[in-house]
Amino acid sequence: MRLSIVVSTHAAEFQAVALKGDFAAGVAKVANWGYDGVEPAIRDPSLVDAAELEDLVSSLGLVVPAIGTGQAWGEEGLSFTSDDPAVRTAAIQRVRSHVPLAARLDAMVILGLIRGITPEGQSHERSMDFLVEAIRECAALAAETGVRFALEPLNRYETDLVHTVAEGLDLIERVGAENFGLLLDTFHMNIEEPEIEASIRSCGDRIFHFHVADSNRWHPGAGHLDFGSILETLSATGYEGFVSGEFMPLPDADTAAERGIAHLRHLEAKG
Ligand code: LER
Ligand code: MN
Repeated sequence: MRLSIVVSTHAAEFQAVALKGDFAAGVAKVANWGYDGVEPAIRDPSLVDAAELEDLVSSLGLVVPAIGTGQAWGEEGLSFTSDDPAVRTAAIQRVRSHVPLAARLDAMVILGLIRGITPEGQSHERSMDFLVEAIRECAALAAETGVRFALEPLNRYETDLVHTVAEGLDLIERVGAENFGLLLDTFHMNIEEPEIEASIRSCGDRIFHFHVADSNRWHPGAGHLDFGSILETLSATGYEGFVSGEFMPLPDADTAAERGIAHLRHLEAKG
């Protein structure tokens, strides 16, 4: 099992990122703890020196499986489903601007909260139409680069759009692009899925990426999720991607990151 962890390239509001602030120092620690990869959360790729990022991760023997984009919503309000066409265009443009970096790192681009929330006065149906259009546009523009997009079903307290794997699979049907799949996150699944393992099975080869946090959004092992069963089910789908830690910096960032990997490696060793 290849493990990575989310590290923000810049200071950020989003709480479930254990490591943020000094990116280089964070990434060095990640390598030291034995993670195989790092998942950078990047608000705006124009603020990142791609060559420097690539050198840093490769010098530490790390891989970048995916790039998070949600801070563009959290900090700037960019959204695929805004009722303002200028905001929708800016959101699509921002996601497109991740593609060269993603291609360079052989990483996928995550579509988390950049899809936004249905604004007051707009129907859910209209938001879904905007969402389908935006994803189709991004997927088509990136098709020849080989870059893939992973949309993350999020729980009902964060958005009204796409909470479950079933809704994610419907969206995949509507978008109809080979380079579009899902990112499953155990924290959200624990809230929204009737049965986590059954939902993982139903998603099969459309699982492009996987986030882990325990039921309380602490590191794996700190809550009541059965990661032995969850990860065994994931592996039985043929998933060969990364399992990426995205959890709260509690009791503190370093302890969370170390305990998270220790718990998952322990389960792996038990088989
Ligand atoms: C991002 O990966 C995530 O899981 C969300 O909770 C962001 O709001
Ligand atoms: Mn997540």
